[in-house]
Amino acid sequence: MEVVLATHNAHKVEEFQHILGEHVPGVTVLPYDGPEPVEDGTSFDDNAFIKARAAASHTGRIALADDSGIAVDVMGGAPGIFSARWAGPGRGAEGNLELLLAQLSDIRDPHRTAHFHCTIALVVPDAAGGAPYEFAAVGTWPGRIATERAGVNGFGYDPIFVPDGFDVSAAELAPEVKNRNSHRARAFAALLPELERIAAA
Ligand code: ITT
Repeated sequence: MEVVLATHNAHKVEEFQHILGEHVPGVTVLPYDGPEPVEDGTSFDDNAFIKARAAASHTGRIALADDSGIAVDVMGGAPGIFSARWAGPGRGAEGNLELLLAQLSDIRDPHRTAHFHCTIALVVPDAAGGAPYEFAAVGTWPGRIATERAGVNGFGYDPIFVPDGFDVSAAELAPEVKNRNSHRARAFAALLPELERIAAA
């Protein structure tokens, strides 16, 4: 079975391939290089479906898309869906980390709690031209924001996120450990039965 993955984030592609390869033998993940839709939804689910629907309708193939981010409790869930561009366009992951650490500089534990969120949207086009089949899988990964960055693995906010049950940042975890525990892995666990059902149909 071939699925198109609607993302321009190379780190997500790597994590998808790693997690999918372990659980769904015979699935090939194809990159999507068609037109990029405007991500103007108001939730992770909205944005994941905007990306997956665009890839499914452009390619006619089964499409997956991930919309993810970090939510800090004391900030009312921000940066949330704005995680990728929290510090503004062009500031990149480094700028985002710096801004978040600065915004939390007066906040002490136990008030630095946060979680990663991941919604994976699955869109299966209907061969007869009817409405596509759609499914959303969600995973969260609770933890806290460290006071300084540590580690070089992973991407995005990993260097400042210490997952519950660990005393190191997500960027200090081996990729296999992150990919067994993360919000993305947890969303995958919810998606897996659907993928297996579709692959067997
Ligand atoms: P696509 O929309 O092309 O998939 P994107 O990176 O813009 O790529 P999102 O809009 O879903 O994707 O934003 C996700 C951001 O949330 C990402 O850029 C990171 O800053 C953060 N993020 C998501 N998952 C993460 C993870 O596993 N580790 C660290 N940061 C993560």
